[in-house]
Amino acid sequence: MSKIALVLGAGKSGINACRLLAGKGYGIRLYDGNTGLDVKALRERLADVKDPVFVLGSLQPADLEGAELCVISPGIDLENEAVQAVRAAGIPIIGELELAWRYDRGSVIAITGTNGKTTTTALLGQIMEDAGKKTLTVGNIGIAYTEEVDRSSPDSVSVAEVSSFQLETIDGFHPHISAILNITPDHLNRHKTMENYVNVKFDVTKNQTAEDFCILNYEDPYLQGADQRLAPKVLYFSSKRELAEGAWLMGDDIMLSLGGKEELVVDIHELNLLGRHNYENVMAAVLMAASFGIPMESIRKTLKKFTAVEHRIEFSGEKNGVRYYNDSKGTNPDAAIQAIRAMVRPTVLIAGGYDKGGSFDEWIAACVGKVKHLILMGTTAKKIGETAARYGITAITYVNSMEEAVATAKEKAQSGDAVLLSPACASWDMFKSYEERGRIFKALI
Ligand code: UMA
Repeated sequence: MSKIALVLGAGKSGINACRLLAGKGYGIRLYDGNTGLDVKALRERLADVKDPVFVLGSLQPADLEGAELCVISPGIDLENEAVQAVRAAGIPIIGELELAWRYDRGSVIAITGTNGKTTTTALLGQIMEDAGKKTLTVGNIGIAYTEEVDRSSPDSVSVAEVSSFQLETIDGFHPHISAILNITPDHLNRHKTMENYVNVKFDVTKNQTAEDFCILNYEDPYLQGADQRLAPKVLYFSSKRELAEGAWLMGDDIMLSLGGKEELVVDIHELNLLGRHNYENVMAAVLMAASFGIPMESIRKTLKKFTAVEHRIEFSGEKNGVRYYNDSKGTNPDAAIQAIRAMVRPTVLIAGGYDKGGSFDEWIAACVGKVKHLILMGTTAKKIGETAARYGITAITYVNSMEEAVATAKEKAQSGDAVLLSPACASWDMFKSYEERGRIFKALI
């Protein structure tokens, strides 16, 4: 009888974990809480897996019997009933990230932080590829690590975007280089306290040693000073001050000092990325690439050609003098603050979505004077509307769909204005993902 793995969650992570595990000789049981899932479609997605067993709805004791390992998808809360049952049965639980890492034969770089992860991961992945490295760009960016890891080899490098959800269930996960870009409140409905959230972000370094590197933002109060207590060699970046070692922004120049050698990396006008937060992402990517030994000439070439990722303050077209921007990836207030700050025109803002808990005050304060009309949808619409009213923003329209939102935006915006979709909330109440939300927005434009 083959060993059995129980996989929780039948999304991208779960499906690819099943396929990886089956390839390693495991029999597969796949659980998902959604009883509405189409088993035939699941079976097709697991066509190369021998006799998978599907469990939808709730886990029964018989489903746990004989399972040696449980792999959990990041979207599943550890307090979930199924997870509790697995735990009570004494079956070891690891996350999909941990599973993939166990089979990675190459070098691993892990990027976390509240915002900027996707841009930094995409940029670093591109730097690695352009430098001729065999590169796996994976993780929260949208490509399950378990889908790609079988391509790894001793000379490959995996550039992984890792979320707090994924870090909750690591054990041995050990990146050679890690980065924490920034930490601001997010996902507090799941992590409960800011302290828990900060700690789980720091877990990216927990297996690192003095042979490894950790890249941190010097200007982040949670990260400054962490070099004193972390095992890996810490390199900082700063958008506000010159550093003895690390990367910093001085006027329009991104500077680097490593091993006593100071050099100009790039003038920000040579980049296609806008805004201070993006210069921070660039500095983090440069530090990671340089620590990995990529020559500066090669890094510089990629920096000059790299363009913004989809859904992140993405210019999506101009109609009747109105410029449209898709920032569907603005899934929390801090990301949405960056987007609103990047707007240079009077802005019609489309916002609202799934409620993760947390306050909208700081974001709404950043909207004052910039947002001429606010269009709200989703679970958080009312809460945002109330916050906005407290800050004197009263031009608000409540809508029930993206179609209505875009039609209203078109009506409210005049030539010279911008329309920005930057919800400050996750998409899960109305859409499958922020990608779907952003694509629907763009299609409507
Ligand atoms: N499910 C349950 N019970 C639950 C919750 C979910 O059974 O309590 C099931 C759902 O019915 C569904 C499946 O689990 O069938 C979905 O699993 P999942 O939510 O883990 O989603 P995946 O498709 O596996 O995508 C995950 C990440 N999603 C989340 O962390 C929520 C993706 O990040 C990631 O790109 C992908 O793995 C590949 O690594 C998305 C995300 O929103 C982009 N991340 C959050 C963020 O960036 O803020 C953390």
